[in-house]
Amino acid sequence: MSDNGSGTGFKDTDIAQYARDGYVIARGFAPATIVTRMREVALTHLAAARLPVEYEADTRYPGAPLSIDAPGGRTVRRLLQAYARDDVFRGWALSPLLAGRLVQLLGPHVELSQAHHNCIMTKNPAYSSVTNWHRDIRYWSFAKPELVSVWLALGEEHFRNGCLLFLPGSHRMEFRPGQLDAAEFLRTDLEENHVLVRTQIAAELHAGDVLFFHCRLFHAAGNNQTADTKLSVVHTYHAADNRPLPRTRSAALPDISLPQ
Ligand SMILES: O=C(O)CCC(=O)C(=O)O
Repeated sequence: MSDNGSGTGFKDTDIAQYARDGYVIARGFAPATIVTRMREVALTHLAAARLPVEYEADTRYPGAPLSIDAPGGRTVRRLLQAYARDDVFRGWALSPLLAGRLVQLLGPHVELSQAHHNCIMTKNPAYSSVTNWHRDIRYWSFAKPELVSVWLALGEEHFRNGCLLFLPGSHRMEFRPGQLDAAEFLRTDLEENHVLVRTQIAAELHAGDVLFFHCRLFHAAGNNQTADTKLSVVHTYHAADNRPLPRTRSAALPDISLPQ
């Protein structure tokens, strides 16, 4: 994995890794002051369950409370609309530091989607669920399936607190419709999928590490088996000429141009 911090751009080997594996990690990329401020804001908004949020119960994922009124039903899974929540998230999402890296992956004109991710992912120790293998593009509608999600760790992320797991290279693979279930999760009852899942890697991160991953990359995550809430900030970007399709959820909010 890459160990390419904030001082320089991605190296050619990082860009090659992104093309080959569908992800690359910039270690220690986000300044500590920003990470600290984001944690403060996120924890305040989480304690107040400041809307808009998605609850664990809304996900209907394995292990989630069965309804909003069940024990743990109002556990927040995502603080939505991060961009609109606070200057610290706006500043990060449009930062020249980040823009420089995204230009390397997407081309000279990059836009932030407010419609997808754009949230603080929270993983609560008591009531978190399991996210099965999926590609984010399944519910996104763009001219081309070429988007990059940027995942900033606000604390430690490892297997026991439910870090992201990837199937490297799966963004380049074609899948038969029969390999996926109705919600486009990878079916767990097929040997050919088991073979693939055995190639998984855990994207373990420290606070300030930033993970860039492709919207066609299969990923999953376990629940949080530790005593501490896991917090990550996630935004999604696309080339300015890769338009969201009209009248879809992807076009529901204005995209925002990154500084050049
Ligand atoms: O943190 C997790 O559980 C996974 C989140 C995820 O895969 C997603 O939102 O697409």
